[in-house]
Amino acid sequence: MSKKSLNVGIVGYGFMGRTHANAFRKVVNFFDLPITPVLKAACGRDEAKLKAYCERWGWETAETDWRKLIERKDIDIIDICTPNDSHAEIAIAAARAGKMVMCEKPLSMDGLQGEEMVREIEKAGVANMVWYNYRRVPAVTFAKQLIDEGRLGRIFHYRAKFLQDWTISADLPQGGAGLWRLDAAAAGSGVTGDLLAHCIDTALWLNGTIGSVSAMTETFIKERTHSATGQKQEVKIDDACAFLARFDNGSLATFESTRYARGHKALYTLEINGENASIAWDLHDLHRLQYFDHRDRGNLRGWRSIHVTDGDHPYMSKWWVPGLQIGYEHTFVHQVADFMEGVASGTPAAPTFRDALETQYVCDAVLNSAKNGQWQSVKHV
Ligand code: SOE
Repeated sequence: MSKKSLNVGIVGYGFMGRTHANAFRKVVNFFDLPITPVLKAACGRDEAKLKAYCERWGWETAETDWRKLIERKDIDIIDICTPNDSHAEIAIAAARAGKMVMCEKPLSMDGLQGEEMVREIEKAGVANMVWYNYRRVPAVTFAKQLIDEGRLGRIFHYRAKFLQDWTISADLPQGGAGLWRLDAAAAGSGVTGDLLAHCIDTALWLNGTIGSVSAMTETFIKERTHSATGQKQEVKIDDACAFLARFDNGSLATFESTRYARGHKALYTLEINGENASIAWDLHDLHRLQYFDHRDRGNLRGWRSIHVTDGDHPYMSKWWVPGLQIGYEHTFVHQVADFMEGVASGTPAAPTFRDALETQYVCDAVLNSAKNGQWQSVKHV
């Protein structure tokens, strides 16, 4: 890649539109990148909101039709921050136009659609990535390093949960800004695709592929007013999901997610127990990694709470001085940095569309198992 900068065209200006814009802006202040992103154009349907978004975040130009954005010769990367039901159409059109594609999670509505996206993106041969940002919390990346060094030994257990409480009120409509997550037609599924997909992505990365799952789901509020029609309509998303899994490395796992855990806003936790050591991590305390090593001298053995803020911890040398923390938004900055490095070196940053399809297959198996009450084997990419 001979270019020194790449022009980004973003589609969507909601919550994710803000996290990505912030990352594209900040990355150049902290990382020495071989290729830098330029906030060239933003796209959204509401002109007034789009204008305000462009002014606040520094996007140079605005488009109200994503097809026009894709046609533009001066755009190199299309970044998709729209609800899940439009990821495939935009990503495929962008790939066919020769644009690199960065896509919000989950990749697709289901595995079948994800397969088409992978086919098209790979046929076009363009760089691609899906924004599973939690891999790039320094403590989680550090956990990956410890596992890859073999410190945990054989893994016996993987435990993850992602708990929220923002949909308990029956008065919340389905559909519309943010609340499209409650509308199965826009989201594909509920907590499985929105929250467990994060847990699954991290799990596949840390512990390898999942062979089979057994799941249960529940929809606690059966009807909600739809913002498009003003009518009460059946809620078709899963409000809560819990599943058991068997990893192909022989370890057993439990995963749980709900938006009905009163008091929990975004409690993503994971724990891995190996023959020699265990690790645990908690998004509410995201800069700490808990580590227990049975090989420590007996009378000193105990859980270490590692403050992952030192210069030799992943990504941290780019930020402040040891001991000073970073947070949620920085994971997106790391993702942009890794994507740009990947484009420059020709080695794509993970997770690519292909990697994210594996997560999609696990989600499909989970939802199928919840429907039919049977263990379900997971298709592999
Ligand atoms: C849902 O509330 C949500 O915003 C998800 O869509 C994000 O992916 C997750 O990181 C936080 O929660």
